Amino acid sequence: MSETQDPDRSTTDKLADAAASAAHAAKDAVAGVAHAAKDAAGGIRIPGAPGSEPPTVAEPTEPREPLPPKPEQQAPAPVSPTGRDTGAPPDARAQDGAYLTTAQGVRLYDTAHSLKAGARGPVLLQDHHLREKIMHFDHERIPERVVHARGTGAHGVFQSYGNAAPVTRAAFLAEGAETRVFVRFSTVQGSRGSADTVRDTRGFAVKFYTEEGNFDLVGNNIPVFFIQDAIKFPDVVHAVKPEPVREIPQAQSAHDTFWDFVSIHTEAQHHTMWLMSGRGIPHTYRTMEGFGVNTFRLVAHDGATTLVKFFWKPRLGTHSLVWEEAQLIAGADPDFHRRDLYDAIEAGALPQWELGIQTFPDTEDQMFHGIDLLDPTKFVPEELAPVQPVGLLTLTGTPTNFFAEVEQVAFHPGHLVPGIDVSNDPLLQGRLFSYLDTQLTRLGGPNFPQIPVNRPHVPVNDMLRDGFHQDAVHVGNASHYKPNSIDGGCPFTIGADGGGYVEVPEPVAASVKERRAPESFDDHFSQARMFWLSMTPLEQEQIVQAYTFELGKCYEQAVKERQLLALANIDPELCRLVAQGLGLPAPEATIPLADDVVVSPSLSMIGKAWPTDGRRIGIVADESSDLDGVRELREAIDAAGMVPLVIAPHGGMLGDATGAPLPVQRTFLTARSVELDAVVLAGAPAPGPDATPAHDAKAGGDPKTPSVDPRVTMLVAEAFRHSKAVGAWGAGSAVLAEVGITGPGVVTGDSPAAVLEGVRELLAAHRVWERFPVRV
Ligand code: HDE
Repeated sequence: MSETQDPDRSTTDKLADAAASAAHAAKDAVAGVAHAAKDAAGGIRIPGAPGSEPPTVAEPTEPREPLPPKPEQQAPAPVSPTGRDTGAPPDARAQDGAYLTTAQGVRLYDTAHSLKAGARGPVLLQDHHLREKIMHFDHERIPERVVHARGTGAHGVFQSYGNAAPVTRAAFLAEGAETRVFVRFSTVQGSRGSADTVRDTRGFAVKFYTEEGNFDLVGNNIPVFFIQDAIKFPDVVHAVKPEPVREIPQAQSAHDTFWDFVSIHTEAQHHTMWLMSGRGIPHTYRTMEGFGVNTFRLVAHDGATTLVKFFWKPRLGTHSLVWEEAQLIAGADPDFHRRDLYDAIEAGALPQWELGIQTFPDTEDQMFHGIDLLDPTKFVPEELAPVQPVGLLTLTGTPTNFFAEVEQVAFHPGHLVPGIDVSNDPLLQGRLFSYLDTQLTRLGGPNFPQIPVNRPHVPVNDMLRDGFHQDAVHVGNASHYKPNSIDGGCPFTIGADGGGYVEVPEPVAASVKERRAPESFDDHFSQARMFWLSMTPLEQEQIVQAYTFELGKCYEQAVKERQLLALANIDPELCRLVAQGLGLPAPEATIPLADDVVVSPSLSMIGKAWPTDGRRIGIVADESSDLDGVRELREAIDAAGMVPLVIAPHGGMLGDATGAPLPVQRTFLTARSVELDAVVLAGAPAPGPDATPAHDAKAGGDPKTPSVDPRVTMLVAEAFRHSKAVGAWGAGSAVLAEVGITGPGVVTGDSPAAVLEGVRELLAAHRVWERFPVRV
């Protein structure tokens, strides 16, 4: 066993020290932002303000410099296109000056009227400002990513614990190393404007700007993939994307072509099983696990190699939405994951993940406990190879400009640094080609590494010249070919001792040229069965529901029947329950079931307690509520690192008669339970003047309590149905009792403090699991 699998005491001690110091540094960063999250008057600043200064009602008339970014915004480092530190301020690339200009910097006196022959026209061709403005606007769009088009990015820092140093010479994993990063999370199937909460695999891509050049870890939130060979990527993506005739459905796997493909191509069944579980509908990006998926190779200082798989473990735990919640959010707030990430950073609840590694001996057969490490449809359970934490990622800043950073960032699994090399995983090998190629079309040419967010933070001397959008101004007559003498022989190559990247001299087996997969890739069902058997009954129920929903949306009987056959080969009970929902007979398995499956309890997302940072608690109140109690509760929620949202019959302020007025963040019209993690009733608000179905469809229910606004009872009922914590004190407690919201996870008490204590305990478990009925 290598040292990382079984760290000795000194490594463990070092790890603990580094973890403590990293946690401390991150806490400082959190405190910094949390401080900024208070408004000027010291009140609680709720995230979401569009600018760094509140605007005036009257249109401003005095010229002034552009406003600075908000405190939590960060920008790519101010390095030159060739990685040189320019010492410029981070906003040096932003627009400048108080006056409107053309792109050539000439000041303009009017941008609202075209140049015309007289007030009634016609418009003159010589209006350069008109043509420049419209020409640029016409070309604002670039092709979206073929996959992972819908994404969200943030800046951060990675602090290494140093305990991976024995197995890799990568400088960013050395003890005490601190590295700036840019992270992009994404869905796979949907277009750029699609909803965040659809059932899909998620991307989790991290660019480390290391002192040895950029390293990209381009992973997903599911540790296995649909296919074993890159050549099939166009097939699986074509199958899941909207069907070409009608171009529907958008960002959904619940349609015929997807299930047609995965039911024939059974190596996709394992990934599909994860997708049908809660992993396919993550709660937030902050509570999502990440996996490097493919096996890589670590290279130590002495050249020794170790096979490795990478993990991102969220500090707040791995959590999912429930399906109805995901669907409602897709309508009520399609930007839910993006908003959550940015709000959390703005509120000072900085998202964190530990980078973990599973290491395996680099044996000739590249197998571990019978699992082929080159097969990306298989993973190694943590019970067989523990995940060793080797560093801490903290997201510290939202982008300054979404397009410049999140759209233009270009990841590549081949962006490697010394100490990390690839394996022969055929999926990874194809990826190494694809990611370079795709940028040519998407980012308009070969100079995409010079886009600010992609620039390395080290000197770049690459002999690559010219091309579209060349930002560098290269010097020298001979610095672009080698060998040369005219430029003093520059630039020079260097070996591993000088920090050069030298590929591992891996022996290649004597072989024949053929299109064939190894036999060890043939098993398509046993790990899908392991996943199924490792779930709790409740998670199994959710998987059954998901398969039944997705197949229920298919049109073709043959597709459903074929997928049931695949399920029969995974587990007969799973197959029976899905078949029941589809109204079809459950087929018999066509191959012997894997009977030696050892379950992996670490796969379940239920049953642990986690920190509650950044959780959103809705406080429902009106003028008649205990407003002193609401004030106290807001302060206590904020002090506990969570976000209080006051929900009232109207916007503006509540309660100007007693104490300080309370700012309202949501109204009964704008609030929906799905954006909250818990709801607390501070009273029994009477129906507001707009509480009629004609004004607000949510008011069209059949409230059992006519004295309470129907949108409030719907809010709590929905939260209750999705097994969220519900709390109340005073008159609010009676409302809950009247509408039948009782039992586990309902906290009523004498004081807001007592209610919050109970609610927080429930939030630590994510949901009130016992409230869900289980049939499996
Ligand atoms: Fe990707 N993938 N991929 N992929 N992938 C892209 O590159 C590709 C695969 C992943 O936020 C594209 O710049 C092939 C596995 C992420 O910008 C493209 C194959 C995993 C992102 C591409 C795979 C991923 C991408 C599209 C099969 C998890 C988004 C735009 C061999 C380990 C990165 C782009 C971002 C993006 C190709 C399979 C993760 C087309 C050919 C497996 C997170 O080049």
